[in-house]
Amino acid sequence: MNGFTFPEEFLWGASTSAFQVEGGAAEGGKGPATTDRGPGRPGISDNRVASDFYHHWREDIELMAELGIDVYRMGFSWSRIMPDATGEPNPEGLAFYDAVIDRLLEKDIEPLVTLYHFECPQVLVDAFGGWKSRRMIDAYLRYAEVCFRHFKGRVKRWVTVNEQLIATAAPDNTGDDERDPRRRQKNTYQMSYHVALAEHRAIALLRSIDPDASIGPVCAMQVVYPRSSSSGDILAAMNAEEMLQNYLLDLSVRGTVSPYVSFYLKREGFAPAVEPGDAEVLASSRPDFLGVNYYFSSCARERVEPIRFDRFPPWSGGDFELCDNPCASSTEWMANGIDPLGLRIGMRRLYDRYQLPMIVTENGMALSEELSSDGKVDDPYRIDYLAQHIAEVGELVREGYPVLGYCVWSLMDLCSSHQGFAKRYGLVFVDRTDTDVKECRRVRKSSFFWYQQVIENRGLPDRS
Ligand code: BGP
Repeated sequence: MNGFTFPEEFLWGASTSAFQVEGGAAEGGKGPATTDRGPGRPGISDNRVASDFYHHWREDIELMAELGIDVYRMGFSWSRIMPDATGEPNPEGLAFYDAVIDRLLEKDIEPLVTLYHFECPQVLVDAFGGWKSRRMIDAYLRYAEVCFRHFKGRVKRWVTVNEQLIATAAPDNTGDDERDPRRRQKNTYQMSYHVALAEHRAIALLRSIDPDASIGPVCAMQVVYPRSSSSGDILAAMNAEEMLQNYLLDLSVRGTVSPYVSFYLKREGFAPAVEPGDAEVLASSRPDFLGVNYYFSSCARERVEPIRFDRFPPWSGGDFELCDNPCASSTEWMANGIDPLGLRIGMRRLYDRYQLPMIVTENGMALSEELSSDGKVDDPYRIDYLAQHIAEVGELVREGYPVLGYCVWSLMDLCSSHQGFAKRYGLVFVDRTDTDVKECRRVRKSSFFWYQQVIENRGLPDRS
């Protein structure tokens, strides 16, 4: 696919999320959030400073402009905009995002804003349990309303929720302290149900406030292959895709779930509590697009042992068993194996099921990296990974699938969910370690200059 020229309107972008880059945890009137992690929480990264975007945003936007991106997929921090439970916005929080958004627009970069990226205001968890309670739906809508009104005309594309699968299953994100594995699992399904209700109401709200803007969810795209051609393994792979992806997207897009999902949830005692009128809310709106996050594919085989709900991640239990894929090549941080063609397979399946335009909101390669003795970072492995995946996006476009754009994860090194700065994805190196934040100096990696060329040429260099 080298040599293919992407259409003029194709959006080239780069991604981050608020809690992973911003820092400034105790500044600007921000309230506490579940994702605020100080030292001393084993296995979880300290993100109080993160990439210090809070203080480096001017320089970072200069870098984005130099890179030539059309779109910056970013997040708002709910707890920076609404620090307490009063539902009143924090003027300093809004002013921070005003400055960022206005500067992006001056530079001709479109902000694609995620409202909810794993970060749950701690006050709402303390007050009523966060997403476990229906009260969270109103709190989310109030936050969404503040954002839609305040940024009307400036933010033209919104994301409701990033990766519901992880947003509602990881206790680090939800703040759920339930220890009993079955009850925790039940909570997870109840939370996703509430998230889906909140998403549909937010879509309807945006239509009434700013009909010119568009909105959609971002999924953690699942491409699950059967371990063998046995029918048991094939059914297991189907079940895995149903439970890890389609269940959530069906709620977000169609407002219903498949008969199999409904059966499974009842069988296991996980069916969420439903109230009169919910079905109407779920059926009342449809997103404008789907955001697709993709890093690697997975593999499943027929389950032989009974399901265990005490394993992490909680959703890995079901009528399937996740296993290694002998055909995929793995690296230290990409344990499931790198599979560029999986991106095309998964997006074709998504289109067949939902018929919505799609945008790749996250795709990238993690490594442990350091500055070389001459102060550079040469990352040919990342260039290779990105080139192979962009080639598959090009194939989808050639085949006629509506792919709006592609965003690299991540613009700059940021605080990985569990591995902090030991695991880096950025096109720009951030000079800090997990134990020494230094000055977070920015250094362009070779992938930065490579991606700049891809954007300029609207495609991959022709290597033939
Ligand atoms: C996605 C999240 C991102 C980011 C990415 C990489 O699931 O949307 O926020 O964290 O995965 O994952 P990790 O940080 O665990 O390496």
